[in-house]
Amino acid sequence: MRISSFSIHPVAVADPPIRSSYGLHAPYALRTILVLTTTDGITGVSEAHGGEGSLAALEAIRPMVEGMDPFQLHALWMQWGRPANEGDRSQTWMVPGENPRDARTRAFAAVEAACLDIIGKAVNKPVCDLLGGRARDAAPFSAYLFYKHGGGGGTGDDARADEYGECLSPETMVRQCKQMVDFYGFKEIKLKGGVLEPEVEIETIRQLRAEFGEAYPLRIDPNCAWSVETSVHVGVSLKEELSGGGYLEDPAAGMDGMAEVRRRLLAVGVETPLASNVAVTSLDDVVPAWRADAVQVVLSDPHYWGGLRAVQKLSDLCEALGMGVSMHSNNHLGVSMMIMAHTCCVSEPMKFACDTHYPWQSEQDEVLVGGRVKFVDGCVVMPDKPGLGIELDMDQVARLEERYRKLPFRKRDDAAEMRAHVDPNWERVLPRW
Ligand code: GKR
Ligand code: MG
Repeated sequence: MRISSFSIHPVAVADPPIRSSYGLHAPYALRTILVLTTTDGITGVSEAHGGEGSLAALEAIRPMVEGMDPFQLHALWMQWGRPANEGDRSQTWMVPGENPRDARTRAFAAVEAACLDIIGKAVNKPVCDLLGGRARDAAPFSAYLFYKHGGGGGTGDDARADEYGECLSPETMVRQCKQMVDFYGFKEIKLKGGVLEPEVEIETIRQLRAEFGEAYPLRIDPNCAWSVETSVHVGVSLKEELSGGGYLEDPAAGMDGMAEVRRRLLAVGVETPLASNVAVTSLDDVVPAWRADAVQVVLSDPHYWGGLRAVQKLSDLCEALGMGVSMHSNNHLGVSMMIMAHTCCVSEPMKFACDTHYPWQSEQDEVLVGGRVKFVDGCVVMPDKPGLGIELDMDQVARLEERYRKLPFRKRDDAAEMRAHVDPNWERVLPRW
């Protein structure tokens, strides 16, 4: 069996005006759908970050994948080469999916998922059962809350209903969370912070705790918007609320900043773990982060960490070092949802509910036959179908591709969106508080 066709579909997906310390989300998020077909007529699908950077990396790997045996993933990795280990691989300044230093890893990850989908279909087994079998039958996800402006994403005739309304206060955030928890059944909660004054974000977490109680672990992630002092202040203020399975994610920039926050928190008896998907983005970062005690929970991602098997490796490494492991998310469609769910189910040490932006996308944008992936009690249940357990609706892919072609932008630029829609003078300043 050989791969006989490699087809890339850049797509645009409606996205509400949600905020983070990077700025504001555009009305459309960019993603890429990859379809590989074999000489036996088996199709494997995958999803990657979007825009021109991802497309260029996929075009570059294409000659190595065409004609390849989909079982020979190690050979592809060795031929494609490890990414360069120099330069800033962090996500301090660049959002995930826009740092060119991991573009090769992301392209490999996309191909790996499609090959596993093919192999699963060839041997009639779900992907999770190819990778050691299920450590759990269902992948738990968390309610991923965002401060947001009014609007549901998309533009003009293509605008979406604003399901969650404007959320720029603790009270409206509690309402957003109730809606999400009621609908999806999530059992853990993540607040994207770094948007409003730290005191307002502290109050938001307090109100979430008051509403949902200790049974719902809480995390807050300001994407490095805070100084070491502010991070320590928030950590101390939220000592109780972030305990019991919660964490403080990327409060301050850089490995040194995180290590200093940790030292100062421990010195005043606050043991809340620090998590990261900004300072720690590749296997090379894990041991240094552990040595410095800068990070206690690493956020994996089957896309930029290099695939499902790379996340298994990361999970095992974290377990050996006594670190926790969780999962990061960007905007994504159902293909990625299933890649993430299979990854979680084959990574035994992943004890935290994974992040997902999925609630922020709508039925109208799903590319799967049968519509959106369903959640049961906040979890995605492993399908018994072969491969990833999904089928692409190619008419829908074509519609989303057509929409991509008409968009005036080819990369994610949250700062530009912020200047265009919220504050013409906005710049990303770290630390902001
Ligand atoms: O979508 O704005 C966003 C998030 O801030 C995303 O880009 C982050 O990478 O969700 C991510 C995170 O956990 O840092
Ligand atoms: Mg994060």
